Amino acid sequence: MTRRFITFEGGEGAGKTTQIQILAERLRQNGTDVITTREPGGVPEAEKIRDLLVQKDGGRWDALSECMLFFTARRMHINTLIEPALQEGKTVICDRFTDSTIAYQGYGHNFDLNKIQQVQNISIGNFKPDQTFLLDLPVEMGLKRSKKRLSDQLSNEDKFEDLDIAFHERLRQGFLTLAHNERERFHIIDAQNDIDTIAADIWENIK
Ligand code: T5A
Repeated sequence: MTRRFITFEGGEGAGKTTQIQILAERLRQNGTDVITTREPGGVPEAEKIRDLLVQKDGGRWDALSECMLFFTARRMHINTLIEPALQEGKTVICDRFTDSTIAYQGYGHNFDLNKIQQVQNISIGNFKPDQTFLLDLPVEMGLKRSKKRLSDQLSNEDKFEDLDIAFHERLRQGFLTLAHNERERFHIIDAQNDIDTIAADIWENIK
């Protein structure tokens, strides 16, 4: 059976959540057993760590501690949800994964990429997605969408949205670098388009 672990990546407000819902529905209509999940989080222990990481009052972490918290949550997520679901033949679609840590903590916050790799090796080995969709769009457009979503949902998960434009530009370039380095796994999707056009683009690239 083909293993199918699909991830969605991108900056703030790129439209990942929206597209994951559409893709999951389409796959289900085609008879595929699909689960959707997200990072940081996805299982109760990791959701507790999510609160520490993404809420403004979640705490002030030094770069290495923050990186280890993301990978601690990821390890729990893989062991208790992702890997068992894949073993049962399910397709798993995840909103963000390791590429987000490399892009946000590495390229965005300038935390040493080699240290991220070391933490990754210890915590999850070489566990990787089979396919990754990078929703790419200009920073200002994404932030505008993200702010609208946060205010619509009265969410306080705005710690990363508040960072300056230069941070978000580094983040975007970081994601693009990762995508260019692993062309087999990544599909870069133009996320400036309307929702239906993006969904069609993703569907065309589903293996
Ligand atoms: N983080 C995460 C790290 O720093 N390191 C890590 O390792 C990981 C895993 C939480 C934060 O944690 C950081 C990154 C984040 O800052 P998150 O919950 O995925 O990660 O947060 P966001 O990316 O901020 O989630 P958003 O919900 O804002 O973005 P989405 O999911 O990409 O976008 P979505 O689908 O919710 O859409 C946002 C708004 O735009 C509209 C939607 O209706 C919604 O209102 N929209 C569109 N509007 C016009 N045209 C389109 N094509 C649209 N698509 C969606």
